[in-house]
Amino acid sequence: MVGLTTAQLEQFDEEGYLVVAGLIDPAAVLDPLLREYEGVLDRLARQLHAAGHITDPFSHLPFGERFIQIERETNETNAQSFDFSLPQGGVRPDTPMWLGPAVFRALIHPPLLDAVQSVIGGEIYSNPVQHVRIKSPERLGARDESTGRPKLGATNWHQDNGVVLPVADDSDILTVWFSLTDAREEHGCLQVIPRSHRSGLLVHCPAGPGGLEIPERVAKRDRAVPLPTRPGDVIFLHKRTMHGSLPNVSDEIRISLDLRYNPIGQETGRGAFPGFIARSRLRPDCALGDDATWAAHWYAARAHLAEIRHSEPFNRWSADAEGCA
Ligand SMILES: O=C(O)CCC(=O)C(=O)O
Ligand SMILES: [Fe+2]
Repeated sequence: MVGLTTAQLEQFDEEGYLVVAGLIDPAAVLDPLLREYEGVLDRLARQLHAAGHITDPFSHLPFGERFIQIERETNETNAQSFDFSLPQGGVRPDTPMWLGPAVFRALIHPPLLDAVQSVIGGEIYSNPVQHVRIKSPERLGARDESTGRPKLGATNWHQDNGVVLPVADDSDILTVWFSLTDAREEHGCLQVIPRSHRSGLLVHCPAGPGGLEIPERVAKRDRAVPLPTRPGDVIFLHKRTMHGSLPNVSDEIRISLDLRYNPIGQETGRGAFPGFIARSRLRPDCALGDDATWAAHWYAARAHLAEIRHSEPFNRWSADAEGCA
């Protein structure tokens, strides 16, 4: 086990975030992921074309350009078809998800878990609050018809603690973010407010469709630090570090994965979704090594949530909260 150095751990504790360059081997972890997403996009394109929703399946285009063309023609981000999680409400028995082997391998990639172990210890649970985010260039991507705003633009300022249920307030949830493409400022990279993790849980207000935001009067953003990444680099965030992402003003898509881990036995904050034991130093045999079982847990959760018509939001904030008026 390599893990983080003392200096890296100190920086994480002091600043509330850490960037580790080249932690992931792109050829071993990221290329297989991209191949899987190419397959997802190809199937989606064929379905949409057969249904008359797009004029061409755009099979000749490379992934990024094909994704953008399809987003433009459908005016949909098509995010759910790629995601390895479920929406917060309105789950149907056939809500699309992609739970391929390369996604699972990324979740249990040993160098990643070694770094996670340095922060939260050797009993590691993969928290189900996780996403792939394929963010198209703003000038080309889908827009909300009523507001004219990009459907997947900049991510509002928030703390990840603010987007889970209060039962997880004492859980040591560590956020792990990495890009599969270059994520420079112009692509809409992540940005953080250093040391903001010391301020406790801040008020979040409803903002945009299904979104939340820490309002400017609650916390200033003038010390924001953008965190550009290249494929292989990994960003670690404390659960109370204020962060968001910039708009994608480039001509290229930005693909990123955000994962979370907490010590085994702690609340995940989204109990309706399945997590799994990613590593246990005490009971190594308990770690899940099989992507089919992982996927089956998600399909079972989807069937259950569709059956009970789950619609309870996974957050605690309302527009009448103090500070939101
Ligand atoms: O990738 C983004 O735009 C935002 C990601 C985020 O908020 C997170 O990973 O917690
Ligand atoms: Fe976040």
